[in-house]
Amino acid sequence: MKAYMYDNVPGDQRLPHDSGRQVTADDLASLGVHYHRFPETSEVDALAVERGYKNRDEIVVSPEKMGDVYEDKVKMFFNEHLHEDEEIRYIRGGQGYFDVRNKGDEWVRIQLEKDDLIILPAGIFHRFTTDESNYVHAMRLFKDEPKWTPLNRAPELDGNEFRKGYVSQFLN
Ligand code: KMT
Ligand code: NI
Repeated sequence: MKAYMYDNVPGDQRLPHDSGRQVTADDLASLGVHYHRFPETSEVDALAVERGYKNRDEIVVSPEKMGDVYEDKVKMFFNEHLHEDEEIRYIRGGQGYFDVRNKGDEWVRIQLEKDDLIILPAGIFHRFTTDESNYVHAMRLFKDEPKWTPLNRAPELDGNEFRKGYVSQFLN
């Protein structure tokens, strides 16, 4: 895991966009974003039990797996959104970037690779992209009834109870 401020330079979302300003795991924790390096799957199993996650699936995001829809999927994942439940992703192979908004509403880019696990809290604005390798294999953990619907950023979301919960816990 490596995290840094996104440079906001126009261009392909899959480029590193590294401004050179580092962000630490503690900075991420202050936004409610938790990172773990889990070389053993048993560590993921333990976290799942602890947080009440009963189900999981695996997804490969690549042109080989997805064919023609790959480019559309990658653009879709990159739309800024939130969820009304937390999002846990465990990288099994390849690399990818999760971007999250910080307290100043700037993008923080989190580079994840094999064995990295990330927990994004409900209500945080974020987006995802593959990198230039165009390959990521991820495990998605979910509870019985995950509220995963992406809610794209819009002014109306200021009144969303999950957004309000996130703001009051982490942004004040
Ligand atoms: C998400 O929520 O954006 C995704 O599931 C992206 C693929 S998993 C790394
Ligand atoms: Ni999401």
